[in-house]
Amino acid sequence: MGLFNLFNKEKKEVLDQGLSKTKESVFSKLTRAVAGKSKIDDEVLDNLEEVLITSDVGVETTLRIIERIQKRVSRDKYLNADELNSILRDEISELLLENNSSTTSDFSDPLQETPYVIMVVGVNGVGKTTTIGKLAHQFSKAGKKVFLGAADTFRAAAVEQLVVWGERTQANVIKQKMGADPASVAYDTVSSAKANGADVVIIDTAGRLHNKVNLMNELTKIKNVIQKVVPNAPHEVLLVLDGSTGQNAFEQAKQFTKATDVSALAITKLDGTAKGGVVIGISDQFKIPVKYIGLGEGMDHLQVFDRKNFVNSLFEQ
Ligand SMILES: Nc1nc2c(ncn2[C@@H]2O[C@H](COP(=O)(O)OP(=O)(O)OP(=O)(O)O)[C@@H](O)[C@H]2O)c(=O)[nH]1
Ligand SMILES: [Mg+2]
Repeated sequence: MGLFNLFNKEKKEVLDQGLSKTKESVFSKLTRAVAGKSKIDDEVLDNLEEVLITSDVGVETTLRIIERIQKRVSRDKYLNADELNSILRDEISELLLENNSSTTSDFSDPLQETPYVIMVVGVNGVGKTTTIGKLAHQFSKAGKKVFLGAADTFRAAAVEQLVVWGERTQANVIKQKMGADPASVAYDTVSSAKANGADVVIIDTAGRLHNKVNLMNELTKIKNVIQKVVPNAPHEVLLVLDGSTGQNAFEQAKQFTKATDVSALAITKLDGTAKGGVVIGISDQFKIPVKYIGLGEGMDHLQVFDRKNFVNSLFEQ
């Protein structure tokens, strides 16, 4: 159990509220899928396949879910169509638990070494800086000394935004001028964190570079520089994905994980979208664990991704 993954009533409310659009959409589609049906037959399964695919679960994961339900139907013979929700909940939960050996834990579980360096990557606008702010808040709240590195030096506003989060969360922000070398900012941050006995360092990076090769080279450079100060760093490379882009988030996860070492995923902006099913597909198909989900813009709107709680919330009536 980490520092901030205790699932309580307030967190359940944030999760339920955040998933409400996805939930509404899935439920209305499911209702249509079983309309006029008393048992789960091939037609219901076909409809269900369409429901899952149009809910951004992704084709591969959808087929796996359908296969499990087919097996269950042939095993249990007669299954009532109105049981479909609970069957889906069980089968998706089990699929995710089976497929992904990692346990539900956050980065603080426990810190293997201090300063514990987390590098945050992802294309522009996905929610990197906001996720960093939320993480800083959780670490600060847990009594950890946090340093943030403003290595997105492409826009002055990017540095400012991180400074604001630093003030809100009592984290130290290390920055240089706009246009400065991002690797140099990262170096300063980790050095300063080490000299000041910090527990956690989180490095913000830019998502916008002229092309993918440049972006990946930049990230590699930042990593190499950090390692001069803390040889095992970065301890985590967190790839942030915008859940509201559905299948696009999937594509980004594929491309990024191919091009650079990523150790964990965060899927943001699940509130305000009906595409939350993408979390199920990504969690099923990538070896890299989904660690965090973003459920709003507030400080307390980041949660450790717990597969069971997630699926329960989605299929709870
Ligand atoms: N509703 C909602 N909005 C979010 C969430 N996470 C981030 N945002 C918003 O998304 C917008 C972009 O977030 P940023 O954190 O600036 O994204 P970024 O990846 O740092 O963007 P760049 O620095 O431009 O690459 C902001 O308006 C955030 O408030 C979330 O979980 N839910
Ligand atoms: Mg940013």
